[in-house]
Amino acid sequence: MSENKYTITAALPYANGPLHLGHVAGVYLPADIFVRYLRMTEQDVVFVCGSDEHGAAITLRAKKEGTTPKAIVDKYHQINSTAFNDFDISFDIYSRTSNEIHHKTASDYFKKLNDKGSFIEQTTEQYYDEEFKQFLADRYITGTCPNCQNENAYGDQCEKCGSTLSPTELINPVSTLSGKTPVLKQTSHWFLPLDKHEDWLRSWIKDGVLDGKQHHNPKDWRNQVVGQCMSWIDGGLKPRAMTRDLDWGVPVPVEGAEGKVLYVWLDAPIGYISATKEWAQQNGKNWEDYWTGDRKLVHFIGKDNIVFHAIIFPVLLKEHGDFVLPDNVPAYEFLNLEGDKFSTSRNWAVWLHEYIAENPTKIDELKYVLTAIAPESKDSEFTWKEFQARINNELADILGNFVNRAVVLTHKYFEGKVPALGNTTDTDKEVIAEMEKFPAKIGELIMKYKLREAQAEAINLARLGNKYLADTEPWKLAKTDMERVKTIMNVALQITANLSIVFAPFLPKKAQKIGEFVNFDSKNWGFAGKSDLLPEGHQLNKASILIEKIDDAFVDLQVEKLKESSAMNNSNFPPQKEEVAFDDFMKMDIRVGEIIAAERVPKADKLLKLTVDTGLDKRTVVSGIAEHYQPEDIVGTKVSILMNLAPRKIRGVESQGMILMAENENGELSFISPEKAFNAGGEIR
Ligand code: B3M
Ligand code: ZN
Repeated sequence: MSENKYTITAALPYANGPLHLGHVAGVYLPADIFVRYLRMTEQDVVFVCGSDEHGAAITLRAKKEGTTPKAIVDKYHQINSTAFNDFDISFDIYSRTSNEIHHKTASDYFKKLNDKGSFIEQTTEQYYDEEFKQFLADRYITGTCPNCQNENAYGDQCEKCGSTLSPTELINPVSTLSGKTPVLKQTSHWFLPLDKHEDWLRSWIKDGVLDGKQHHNPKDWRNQVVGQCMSWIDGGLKPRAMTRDLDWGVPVPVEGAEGKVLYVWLDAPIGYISATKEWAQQNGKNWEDYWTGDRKLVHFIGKDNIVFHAIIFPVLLKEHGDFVLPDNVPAYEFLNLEGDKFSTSRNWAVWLHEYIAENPTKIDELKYVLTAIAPESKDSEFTWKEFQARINNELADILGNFVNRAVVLTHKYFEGKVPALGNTTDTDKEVIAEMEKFPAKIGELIMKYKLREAQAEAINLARLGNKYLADTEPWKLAKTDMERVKTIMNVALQITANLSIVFAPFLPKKAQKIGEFVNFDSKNWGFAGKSDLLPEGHQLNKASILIEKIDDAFVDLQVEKLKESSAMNNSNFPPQKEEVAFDDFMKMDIRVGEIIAAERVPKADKLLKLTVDTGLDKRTVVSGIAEHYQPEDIVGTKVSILMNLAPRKIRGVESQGMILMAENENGELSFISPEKAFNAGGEIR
């Protein structure tokens, strides 16, 4: 096979939350399978990814968790890079866009394009939140999509119909910060005039022709990708702002642009280049080799990222001038879960890191199922019932069963040594010929990004083996015709060795295990079908269980867990706060207090003025509980009081401490009282 050169990217996940199975099935696993296949066929390949650590997705999450953007990205970069590693996704590098090398790369890139005149600087009116004193772009603003009437469209994109938007196109815009209708205010930004690029984009995407040359075969691109792009181009592209008024991101490297950063969708794809640079530095390579010349650049993404990878980033690459444009942008549709969309906010998800922690020995089992149901051409669905059925009926009953029989029978009849092939019948010859075709067939499907079908073919090879043993029944012949049994077991073992090859991209751990059973290292064999992988007399190892079956209790437990955690989350309790040191907690002096007097604070609907006996003194505390308790009802109640909170004046009354309250999912408040009749003054810790 002639050597091709590939740079493979997988969308940089936002470091604003953990990864769920939808992400894995529709980006990272297919990219990994593709790359593993390329590596096996000795293509020159680099596989890059990393955390996307800028943009409103991060800053809004930080606000929600009551912490800094930096704390958010550090936390989720750690969780996600560990999960990828544990799940055996074989990135050459998993970088992050907060790295200095990325800031410099993105900044230089912008500067180069700006110097060339690729952008137009323009002052326009943008939405502004007067309460938070902030311009509102992207996820900071929501409203109704003008194209599909989805009421929850973001300022840059409608996730329902996929269209790209500007905040000013939204109907009924609302600030996600204050919940209020924003006002318009002038600000200046750098715009990428996408409209000027329509002509070449059209011929590049539709016909695969770039600069008068055939660049790629347009038939290799998925229909949805070409279709979406063409409908945007035909609808007329508009100039798009490439900068934002924000304080988190890569600063705009132009004088007078203080307080502005690069748009995350400009900076994040450049992250692929920065990650390549970082990897090249660490491995003594020249990064430019991976972005220039006859390199094939392939972006694995989810369908909501199509416009950014097939239109905006290609325009940026072409404007830069030195770099290759994507050879393909295999985009995946969405995976649903047990009849509903994956949802982080409703906690309707199977989180990758949690699955791994609970099922450390079932990594490839999950890979198998996710590839079998991958949303390649339309949305698909993950259910635990199907997870069980696929593993039990396909992996265990077909693959596991066949491999086990081939190895166990060889031990039984031939002391674990590969018997001679001897004379073959027509049936044997047919089976051998069919077996030899599998790797090429599977390889072709992989190269067409049809991984579901490719994996199904790998299972079909095991099916062929099973049928062969069932038809020839060597366990019966063993009593009468040992020569025949030798031939049959030889063929069965060659199929087994081929299985360890064809499953290697999909199920690396299981493939290796199969290889170990027959004492065969598939690494040296490329991906070619051969009928003499195991020579006569070759000593096998003992087989152990390849695939454990999944019982009903496991399925029930998973479904229950999903429902429970989402129900818990639906009660609107705030997320857990940042960790604190024990010493910090111990600084708080919390005690049992007794309310000895209570009255309303004039002209304040929510406030009561309490007199509390703390066991040490009697003090005044102003508490926001007037909507929950009547003053006359609470005298004599034991409560929890934070004693050493700095005194504050509230409505002219000095409050010396704070009464701690529990809040339920409906926002009702309750005192926290000792369950036994304790005296005031007792410490709470
Ligand atoms: N972080 C969006 C997403 O996770 C974004 C991808 C960036 S790829 C350069 O859907
Ligand atoms: Zn829409």
